[in-house]
Amino acid sequence: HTAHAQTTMAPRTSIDELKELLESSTRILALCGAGLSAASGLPTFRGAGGLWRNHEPTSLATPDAFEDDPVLVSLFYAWRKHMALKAQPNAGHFALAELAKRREGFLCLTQNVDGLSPRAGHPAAQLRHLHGSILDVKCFEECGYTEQNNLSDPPCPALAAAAADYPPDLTLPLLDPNVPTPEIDVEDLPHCPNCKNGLLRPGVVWFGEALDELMLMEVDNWIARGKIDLMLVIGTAAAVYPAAGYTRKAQRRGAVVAVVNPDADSAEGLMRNDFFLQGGAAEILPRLFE
Ligand code: BV8
Ligand code: ZN
Repeated sequence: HTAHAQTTMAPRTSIDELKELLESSTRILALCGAGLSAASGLPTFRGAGGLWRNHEPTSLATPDAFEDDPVLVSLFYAWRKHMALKAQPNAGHFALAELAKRREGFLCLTQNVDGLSPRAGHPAAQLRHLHGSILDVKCFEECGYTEQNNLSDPPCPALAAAAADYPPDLTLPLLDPNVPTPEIDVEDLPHCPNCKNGLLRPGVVWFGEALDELMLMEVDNWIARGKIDLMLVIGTAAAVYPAAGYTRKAQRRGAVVAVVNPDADSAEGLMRNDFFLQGGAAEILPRLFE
């Protein structure tokens, strides 16, 4: 009977109570998703308008999609990289960066590839990009060539030429599905300077691709090191694995879970002792850490 009561009881909603728990927490883990960057104007994957040129992002974020149509996938990432470079970190990014500076027992795992957390000053030692970064590029033929923090935008002359025909706010003719995709020849896409024949691709983890082994081991070692007091689940539908699996792993180490999300559905499965703070990360997180 209590088990039933346990699951049906609503989770706690008091920010002040969560602040108290945060103050007394030593080890804190966070899993962040696209919702953290929503206030910076970056579209989420599954939210309204999650489509790009009538394509599901998840159908473009795969090696097969790149193999089949490298121009379309390159345009998709060129647009997202442009948006990410144009966006500013929001109060949620800064609040998490501030928490990391103050609490060395805080580790932040982000599924986001937009590079906004580093730009908010989040210490690199306490931030893991589970799905890579849109600012990194690497050779599609896996010759080993990689580039970090490539800020070129648009990433190649062919795209720059295509962008030149459009007003600056459209920047790249990628936003408006009614604007025809520019005619770009695969030959004109950025190629690997190392092996000379591979196409360059974004340094992100696509669906069906493995996450970085070393990083996964590091995170598992951090989790295994002892009790986790608090697991913050911020702006994520927690539908993508293995990233979404970290909440269970933290719970097994004793963590209280606190979900920050405007969508009530994301509180599903939370226990009575957990927290659900309904709202935007940019509004809620600063109040948590002030
Ligand atoms: C792997 C990088 C194995 C690219 C991303 C069944 C079939 C096929 C595959 C699978 C399957 N089951 C499991 C899999 C594996 C698959 C997977 O999990 N699929 C899902 C869809 C079921 N996983 C993989 O393929 C992973 N690899 O398993 O490899 C393997 C092992 C060994 C060897 C070889 C292979 C790789 C997954 C990584 C994919 N790459 N990103 C890119 O970004 O372009 S994932 C991508 O999705 C992004 O990283 C993004 O973060 C994520 C989307 O999730 P969210 O971040 O949660 O975003 P979403 O839009 O969904 O939700 C936004 C949330 O924010 C919402 O809840 C909303 O309410 C909330 N929100 C909105 N506004 C706000 C807000 N919150 C706060 N404040 C606001 N203002
Ligand atoms: Zn190469």
